[in-house]
Amino acid sequence: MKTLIATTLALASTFAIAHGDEEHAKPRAFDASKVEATPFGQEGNPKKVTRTIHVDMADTMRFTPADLTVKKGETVRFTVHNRGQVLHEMVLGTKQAIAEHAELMKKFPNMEHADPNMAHVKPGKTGDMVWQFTESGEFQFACLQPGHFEAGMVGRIVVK
Ligand SMILES: [Cu+2]
Repeated sequence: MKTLIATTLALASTFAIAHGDEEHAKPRAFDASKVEATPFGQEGNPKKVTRTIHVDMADTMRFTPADLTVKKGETVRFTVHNRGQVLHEMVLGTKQAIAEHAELMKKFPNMEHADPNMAHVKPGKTGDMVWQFTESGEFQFACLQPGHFEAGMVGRIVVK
């Protein structure tokens, strides 16, 4: 049992050293002229939020809930809680975009990235992301911190 705890702690601190010094949590100012349409929607106007979805992230490498359904056109505020001891993030995208981003993160683990489709959340903190789902289909959200996606830290969003 002691060995298991030590291993878990060693793992946790490796992640913390690699990513703990990044500052991602600055609130974004919404600027309609800078909104870019993507195949999975676009940055949402915080004033037009029609629904708030709470998502928990944990060191078990899981999102809760991990399966979401939203309506096409809906502007959603994701309130993302990091219940763990290491940095986690929620990145929205198509299945392909998430897979490509995960590959990039493997090559450049300290890659600076702060786009409207992602919320990086420090341990014990709450982050937030406003997104408008303009396209129907099946999309993903994932944590792309090194190893997390591979460990199953991925969820599904169906837009109907
Ligand atoms: Cu994570």
